[in-house]
Amino acid sequence: MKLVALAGGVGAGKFLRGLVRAIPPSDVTVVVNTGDDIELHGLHISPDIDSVTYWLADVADRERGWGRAKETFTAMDKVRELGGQAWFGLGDQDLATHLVRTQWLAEGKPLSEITDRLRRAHEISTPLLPMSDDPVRTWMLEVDDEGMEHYQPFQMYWVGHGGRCHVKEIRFEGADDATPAPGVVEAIADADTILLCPSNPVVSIGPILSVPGIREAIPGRPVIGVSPIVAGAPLAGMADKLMPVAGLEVSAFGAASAYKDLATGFVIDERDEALATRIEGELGMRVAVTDTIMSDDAAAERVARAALELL
Ligand code: FO1
Repeated sequence: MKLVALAGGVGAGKFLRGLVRAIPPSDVTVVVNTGDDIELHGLHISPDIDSVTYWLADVADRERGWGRAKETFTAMDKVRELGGQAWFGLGDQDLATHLVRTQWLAEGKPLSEITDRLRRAHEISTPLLPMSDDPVRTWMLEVDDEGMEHYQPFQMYWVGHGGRCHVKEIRFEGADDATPAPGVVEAIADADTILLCPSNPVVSIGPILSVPGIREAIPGRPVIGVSPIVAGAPLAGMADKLMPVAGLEVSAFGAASAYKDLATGFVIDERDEALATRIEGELGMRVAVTDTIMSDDAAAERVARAALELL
């Protein structure tokens, strides 16, 4: 069975570790969001690609969620001392990833080829693809305490401002002109099933589906989503703040409704069991109910198996 998984950062990383215990790792191709990418210190940082890479390579920091385990921040401490931009924490080992990615981009290599090189360097057998080689950037229209509106890049909203500002609108700049990275549409066409990882439906899966050609390639086969919302709150991140901006209620039902007319099945947490009939009745999806808290790889495997059992 061939699978394609659409992925954001931490939630996707945890889920994919479980998925590759449930099926052969090379049977799944992961298509990753790049809307969160940012250029800082002259470096190209792709947080979601790096999160998925580090989780699959089992070098992710499980407590922090992002970045690498056993990380040090000596360079960042020095940047701070020197008066540079230290609001976005780049670990010393993580910096190596950004240095080589930036160098290869400067040499004209596409992000997809670089992502594949980094995947192989981490000895991951699951193909990883950025959603596009073209720049797509998520911008947030923030409203500050004085009622002034400012566009901010996603990472400035989330890390720089701690996700505190009210968001009025979200844009995926460049998406309309972007094309799917080589292999994305082909992998979807070859896949028996598409999985939507438990990632933020608005700013993680949303940008992937906004690249022309990706959503259009999907219909005609089962599409199984996994809720990133448990008991009305996200397991990680800012989905509770951003789902209402997209007109979605902050619940497993809201997460499922983000994939209305796309997903055929949805996995929800046992704490949300009462929402199953609503998802089935109003959205026409088959629902699986399980404990979706992925505290370790075995728990993540249970969630992945629940998704696969919906097939
Ligand atoms: N998240 C934070 O909350 N603070 C950080 O300083 C931070 C740095 C960072 C560096 C590299 C990286 O790959 C991810 C990083 N993240 C950080 C996570 C990131 O902001 C988001 O969680 C993802 O973009 C959302 O998927």
